Amino acid sequence: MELSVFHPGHDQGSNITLTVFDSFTNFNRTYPAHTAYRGSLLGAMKRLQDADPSFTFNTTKNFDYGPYLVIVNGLEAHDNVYWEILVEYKNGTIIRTNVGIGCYLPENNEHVVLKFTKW
Ligand code: B12
Repeated sequence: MELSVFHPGHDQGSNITLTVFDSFTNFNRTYPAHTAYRGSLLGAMKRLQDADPSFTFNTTKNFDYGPYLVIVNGLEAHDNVYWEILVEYKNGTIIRTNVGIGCYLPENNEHVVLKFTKW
């Protein structure tokens, strides 16, 4: 079997920027972060948390959809306030990911926004 077909050597992770945005105060802070090769946003966030004490987060476990993001940098979801996961493209388009942080696999150079907002 030709292994290179399946693993062509592009085994670098994605370099992403991660913005934490509190829509109630407009405070935002942006961090560089890195996924494993085809790795999840969750992994990039864990790696960032381990390297930079100014970024912290907590999740709860959901067996259907994986980790649910509850707290980022001390701001905790409550009532109808939650952490929304967005991706902003270079042309300014902003999309809402259709999966959670454990399933979302960021592309290289992607800008991911964690937005503290209402539903
Ligand atoms: C309502 C809802 C929400 C509400 C839940 C709050 C609430 N108290 O009602 C809000 C708006 C907060 C929400 C957020 C998100 N959601 Co939502 N949500 C739903 C929806 C429409 C219904 C869930 C429900 O009430 N089920 C009935 C109750 C009785 O069952 P339950 O197990 O208790 O439901 C809980 C879980 O579903 C959980 N939940 C809801 N969304 C998500 C997402 C993730 C990743 C996790 C782990 C848990 C979770 O909250 C529910 C209430 O406690 C479903 C689609 C559907 N029709 O099922 C999508 C759905 C579950 N959500 C989805 C997604 C993607 C998200 C977000 C990641 C979107 C985003 N980009 O920000 C975020 C979560 C971000 C985070 N913080 O981790 C996807 C999950 C797919 C996947 N494989 O990951 C679904 C299936 C919709 C879709 N796109 O197809 N969601």
